[in-house]
This record gives sequence, structure tokens and C-alpha cells, in this order.
Amino acid sequence: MRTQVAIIGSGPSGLLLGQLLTEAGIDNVILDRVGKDHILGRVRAGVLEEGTVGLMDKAKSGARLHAEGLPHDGFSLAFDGRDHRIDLHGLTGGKRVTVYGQTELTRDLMTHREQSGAPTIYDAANVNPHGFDGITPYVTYEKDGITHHIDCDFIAGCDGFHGVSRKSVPEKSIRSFEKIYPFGWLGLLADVPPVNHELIYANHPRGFALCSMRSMTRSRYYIQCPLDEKIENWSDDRFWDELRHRLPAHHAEALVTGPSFEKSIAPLRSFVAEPMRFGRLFLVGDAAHIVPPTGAKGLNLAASDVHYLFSGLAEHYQDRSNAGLDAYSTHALARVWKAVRFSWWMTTMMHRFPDTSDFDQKIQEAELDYLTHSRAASTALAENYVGLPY
Ligand code: FAS
Ligand code: PHB
Repeated sequence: MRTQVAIIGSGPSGLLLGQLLTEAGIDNVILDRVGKDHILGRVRAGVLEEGTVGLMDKAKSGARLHAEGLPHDGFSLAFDGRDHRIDLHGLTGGKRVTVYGQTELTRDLMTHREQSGAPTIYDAANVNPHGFDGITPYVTYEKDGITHHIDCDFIAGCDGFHGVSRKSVPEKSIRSFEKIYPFGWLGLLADVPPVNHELIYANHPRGFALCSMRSMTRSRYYIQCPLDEKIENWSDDRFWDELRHRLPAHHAEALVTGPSFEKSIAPLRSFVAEPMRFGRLFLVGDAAHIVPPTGAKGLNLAASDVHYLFSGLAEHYQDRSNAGLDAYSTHALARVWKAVRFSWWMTTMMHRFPDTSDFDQKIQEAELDYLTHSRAASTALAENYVGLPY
């Protein structure tokens, strides 16, 4: 088999890149080691930047997002028993974010890819990129007991943090930077109306909490938990009680609870691999970087990587120029690091760190006080939250 771009990974990165390439008439194949249902069973991001929405439109996959997504003009920070609204729309000259689950975004891209007829090979075992340091890269994989070979011009490693692409790069050619946070997020999904029409990020002495949503009838909640926490220790009732403790009284009283249909614990880390290009292999999205979800940047960074890589590939095939591909890593990393900084800052400001010193706790309280009383400080927060320019 031969294609122009072999894409490893059928998550948001791979699917969005694949859809943009197909729309541009550039042949591509997507391979994933699991099946569609497994991918759609993951509950992850919930907030989209305008750039991500724009790319879904460019990929001709944004119709349901516009019909069902919830435009949000602000969110609240809750601490010391009170709410402080951050007016994203007013502070950024009219920008906003859209609340729309990653699962639905992935579903939309899968649907449009199937309609386009572009090939996706699910349940592909032992996918491996080869020859990407030369001019004839190829990918191998196993399926139905046969080893398959796909010749290509380029390989896009869209296979997430635990994927094979980054691990296929010689150790001497890659540097990584990492910070592990001493806590995780316990998340719950329930078909109950959200406690508030906008998101609430809460900093409470018992720990961080986040009130989000997927629609006006489906809520997504998170509470900070110890790294060694076990999901089996958390009944729904215990989760709801703990969430109430961490919210201002008027929200705790208004909270509508109900049976959860998903509960999971995610560790928090910051991670960046540099560079993001190795010859004809390009790392995209979580394959190259991870951010704590506090700033709602993970999925949106995957989208901006796709923007830079798709622009470079289209320029290569349409204008016979490699300028965009040669600049991919530099351009993507410049935006990645600013989002990594913002996600680290939001996480540091909103979570309670075990063993924090009295001094550091006072600094956190001063940060929140300054942020909610300074237009300059809240503008800086707002412009990062809605997404810095590509
Ligand atoms: P993904 O990990 O989504 O997709 C990678 C794909 O590659 C998967 O389908 C996988 O099956 C496949 N793959 C892996 N190894 C392979 C191999 N060897 N061969 C073939 N295929 C392979 N972001 C937010 O903005 N907000 C959040 O609240 C949030 N919550 C998250 C919670 C969790 C538990 C996790 C893990 C991430 C969360 N994220 C969140 C970040 C998340 O949304 C990612 O940024 C997003 O999934 C990135 O998309 P991809 O880069 O496509 O990687
Ligand atoms: C979510 O809805 O899953 C969500 C929203 C905002 C975040 C993180 C997660 O910062």
C-alpha cells in the first residue's frame, strides 16, 4: 500500500489532520491500535478555543458543534466562599470558548471521514514508523495475522503520550521536560443539570474542584484527589458531599445530584518533547506534550499542532515548498510552551499542594486577590484561556 501521509492515531489530532488533508486532496491513512468504540468511550476534554472550532469548520466537520456546542463568554473562580466572574468576552474584545465534549468532536470527525471514504485501519497491532530519517519512510502494522507495509512521504505521530512515535526517535535526538503534580483529578459524568450556566473553578482548603458540563442536561465535575486515590473508594454520595464542601454555599445548595455513568481518576503532569520533527516524522498533540487539564489546553494544543503541520504539508504538495514543514517544530513549540506555562500557573493557583509552606499559601491567596481585582491580571488570564493566536 502507498499513501502520501501515514497518520498513527485516530484521536482528535489524527482525525482532524486526516480530515484537513482529505479536504485538500492529499492522500492519507489513519491507523489506530484500538477500535472506534474504545476511542469514543474515553471521556476527556470539554472546552474548545475559537481556533479549534475554526479548524473543525475548515475540516467540514463543525455543523453539530455549532448546533449543540455551548458558547461561553466567561467562567468563575470561587474561593473564600465567593464567586469571581472572569468576563472572557469583555476582556478579550469579543472572544469566547465553546463547551463541546471531545468525545463528540471525535465522533463528528469519524463520521465525516467515513463519508469521505478515506481509510482508517482500527485494531492495528504493533504499528511502527520506519525510515523517517531518509526520504522513503514507511509504516508497518499487524492485522489478522499478517504484517502490512505502507509506503508514504510523511508520518504524523498522533498517537498520544503512550504512543510508539515519540519512542521510535533515537534518544540522543530528543529532549523532554516534565513536571509531575502531587495530586490527580477524580472526574464524574452524570445526566443532571449543571450547577451553573458557566464553569466554576474552585480553590478550597479541602482541595480544587471544577464544575463543567457537556450540555444543559449533562454535567462534568472534578475534584482534586491524592495521587494514590482509588476510584472504588468513591461512591457517588461521597463525591457529591465532597463537591458540596468545596463550593460556595449558594452553589452547594443548588447542586443537583444523580447517578454517575462515568467516574475516573487522571494524574496531572506537564510534559514537552523537543523537537517535534524528526526527518519525515512529525509528533502531534499528546505525542509531543501533556498539560494539566486546569487550563483546558490539551485538546486545543493538539488542534494548533495540526494547524501548523497541515499548513506545511499543503504547502509541500501544492506549492512545492518545505518552509512550513521546516518551521513546524519551532512554530508549534512556541505556542505549546506558552500553554504549558498557563496550565502550570492555573494549576498552581487553584490547587492545594500537600506540604505547602505558610508563605506559599499566602502567595496563592495574594495571587487570587490580585487576579480578581486587577483588570490587567484578569485580561492576561482571559487571553490565555480563550487561546493565544496561532
Ligand atoms: P489521544 O491520546 O487522544 O489519541 C491518541 C490515539 O493514538 C488513541 O486513539 C490511541 O489508541 C492511539 N495510539 C496510541 N498508541 C498507538 C500505537 N502504538 N499504535 C497505534 N495507535 C496508537 N484535555 C483538555 O483540554 N481538558 C480535559 O479535561 C482533559 N482531560 C483529560 C483526561 C484524560 C484521562 C486524558 C488522558 C487526557 C485529557 N485531556 C484533556 C487531554 C486530551 O484531551 C488530549 O489533549 C487529547 O486527547 C489529545 O489528542 P491526541 O493528540 O489525538 O491524543
Ligand atoms: C471538562 O469539561 O472536561 C473540562 C473543562 C475545563 C477544564 C478541564 C476539563 O479546564
